[in-house]
Amino acid sequence: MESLTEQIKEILLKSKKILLTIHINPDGDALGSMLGLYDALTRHFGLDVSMATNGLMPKTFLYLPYYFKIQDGFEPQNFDTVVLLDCGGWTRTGWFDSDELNIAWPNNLIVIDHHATLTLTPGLHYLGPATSSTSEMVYGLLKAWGVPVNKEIATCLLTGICFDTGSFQHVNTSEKTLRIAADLMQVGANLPMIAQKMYVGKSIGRLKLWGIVLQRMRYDETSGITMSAITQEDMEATGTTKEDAEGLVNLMNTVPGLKFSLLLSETPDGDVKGSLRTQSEQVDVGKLAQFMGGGGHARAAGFLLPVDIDTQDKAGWKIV
Ligand SMILES: [Mn+2]
Repeated sequence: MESLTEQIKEILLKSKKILLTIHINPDGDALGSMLGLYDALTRHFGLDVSMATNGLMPKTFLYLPYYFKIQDGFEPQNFDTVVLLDCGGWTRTGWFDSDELNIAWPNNLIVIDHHATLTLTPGLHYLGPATSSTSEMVYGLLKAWGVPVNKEIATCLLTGICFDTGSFQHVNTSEKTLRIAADLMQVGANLPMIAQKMYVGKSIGRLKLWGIVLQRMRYDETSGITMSAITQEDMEATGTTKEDAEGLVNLMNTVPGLKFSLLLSETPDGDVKGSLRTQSEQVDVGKLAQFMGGGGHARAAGFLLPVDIDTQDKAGWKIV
């Protein structure tokens, strides 16, 4: 039997026009894995490739090569092959409401993901639940295909790995992850620059938003959970966007002995988005998020609920 990595390569090489796409409101790993793969497919294999994302493109990652080649929409009939990266199915991309499309498109679908989310999306699934990031998986694919990793690819993939491991601090950082990061630095990826872009440069508005949310945080000693909430009003008052809340739930998750953290964010439509994080080996927040109709992996996951947040409640704030 031919290996999965070879099958994927064969499909890509036979494709006339390829679309790469990632989860809605992309993060560093989604962007890094897509842009790194884009470089390899276009420059090394000479393939015809387009990229598309849905939702807000974080400005943090403006330094990534090919950032401006990413489009905010696409014409399905133009593509015979689609690669979904850093998400397990169609609904997470934000392009379609259902994981199973009721149309005969595309001819080939390849899913490359490190999340352990169950999905009904058909296609060839290349999954790595024990891998730090989709970027680390793309590195593995390029090695298997014999594609030389250049400086551009290295910058993209190290960004993704750095983002998903919290700069090599989270439990998903393996020996292999560090070896790969070393390889990427050897061919020119600039780790201090990537870390600087990702973690420094916080605006006054952003710091004030974090102040509001941290002040509002509750800690339940019996259950070992920290919880807080962000409203649209908070973001208006501080002149920030949801991008400025990136990383906040990770900070809430730094209390020693904590089971997990939950940050609820009010969306522009008035719904509530929940972000879950844990550092505990005993807790799988991915399962918790799936129970709430969402998804993710054991350490980081999320969900969306059609409910309201009431911050005027006498006890502090509550979900209504
Ligand atoms: Mn990821």
